[in-house]
Amino acid sequence: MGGRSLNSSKGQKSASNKQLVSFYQTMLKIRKFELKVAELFGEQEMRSPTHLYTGHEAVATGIIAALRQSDPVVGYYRSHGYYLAKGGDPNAMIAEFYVKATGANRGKCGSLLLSSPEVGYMGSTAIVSGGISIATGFALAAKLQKKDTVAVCFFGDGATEEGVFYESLNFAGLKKLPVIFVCENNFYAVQSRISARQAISDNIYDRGSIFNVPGAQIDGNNVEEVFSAAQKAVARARSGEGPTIIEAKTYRWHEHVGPGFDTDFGWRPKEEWERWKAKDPVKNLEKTLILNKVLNEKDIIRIESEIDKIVLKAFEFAKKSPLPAPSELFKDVY
Ligand SMILES: Cc1ncc(C[n+]2csc(CCOP(=O)(O)OP(=O)(O)O)c2C)c(N)n1
Ligand SMILES: [Mg+2]
Repeated sequence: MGGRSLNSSKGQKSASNKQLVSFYQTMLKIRKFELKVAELFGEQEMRSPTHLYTGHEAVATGIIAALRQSDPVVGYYRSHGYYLAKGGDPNAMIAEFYVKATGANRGKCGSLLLSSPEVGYMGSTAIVSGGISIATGFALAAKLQKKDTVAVCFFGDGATEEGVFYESLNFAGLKKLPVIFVCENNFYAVQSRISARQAISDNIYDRGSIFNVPGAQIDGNNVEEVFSAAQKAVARARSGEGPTIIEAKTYRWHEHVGPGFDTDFGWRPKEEWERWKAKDPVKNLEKTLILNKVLNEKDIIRIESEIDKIVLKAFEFAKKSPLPAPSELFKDVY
C-alpha cells in the first residue's frame, strides 16, 4: 500500500444518511459542549486546563464511528471529542472539569487526563506521544488473547517528533498488531509551525512505510472521508493484516490551551485561520445534509435544542455536585 490513500476497499461502505445524521449529532455535541466550556471558563470554577478540540470534531467522530464500543481508544490532552464520541457520560465529563467527586475520574484528572474505560475510552495523556505505545500495548494484548478488538491512538503532529512514535510503528508493523495510529495534523505544536520543525513535513502518513505500515493522508474536516479511511483501517486490523497510519489534516480554532484565540500574536496568520474556519466540519456537514434533503431547517433546530438541553443539564449537575472528600486525597495514588 502506501501512497496517499489506502488501496483496499475491503470492509468499506459509504456512510448511510442515518449514519451521517448521527455523525452530525456527535460533532454538534462536541462543538456545543466546548462553546459552553469556553464561555464559562473565565468564572474560574473549572479548575482544569482545557485544550479545546473545536475544529477537529470530524476526526474523533469519523474514526470512532467505525469502531465497536469495546475497542480501546487512547487520546491525548485535546480529549473531549474522543470521550463524547465514544459515548462517555457528559455529566461526568463536565463534573470532572469542575474537579467534583461525581466527575468521570472523581475530580482527580480534569480535562487533559480524562478517561471512561466503561465505554472503551481508556485515557488521555498530557505527555506528547505518551498514548502511542499504550495503544500499541492494547493491540498486543488483543493479539495475544486472540480477541478481534482494534486499538486506536489519537495524537498531534508534534507527537511524530518523538522516538516512541517510530518504535511503536516498528513493533506494530513487525507483529502485525491491530492498531490504528491517527495523527491529527493541525500544523502547529503550541506556537511552532510543522515546517519549522520537521525536515519533510508533508509525509506523516508515509512514515510507517519502512516498517510495513501503510498510511493514508485525508481531509480531517470531512467526516465522510475520515469514516471511509477508518473503515478500511479497521477492516485491515480486524482481519489480522496489521496496523495503519491515518494522517488527518485539520485545524484548531482556539489557542493551544484555554478558551481564547492566538491569531494576533504573530505565529498563526489570521488569513490561514479564516481559511480553515470556512472549512468548518460541523457547518459543512449541516449544509450537505440540508442540500441533500436528509434534514430540513426544523430538524436542525430540534437537534440543536436537544443538545443544548444535554449541555445545560451537564453544567447544572457539575456545579451542584460536591467536591471530593478530604479522605479521597491519598486514594488512587501509586
Ligand atoms: C514529551 C513532551 N514534550 C513536550 C511537552 C509540552 N507540550 C505540550 S503540548 C505540546 C504541543 C504538541 O503539539 P501536537 O502534538 O501537534 O498537538 P496539538 O496540541 O497541536 O493538538 C508540547 C510541546 C509535553 N507535554 N510532553
Ligand atoms: Mg499540532
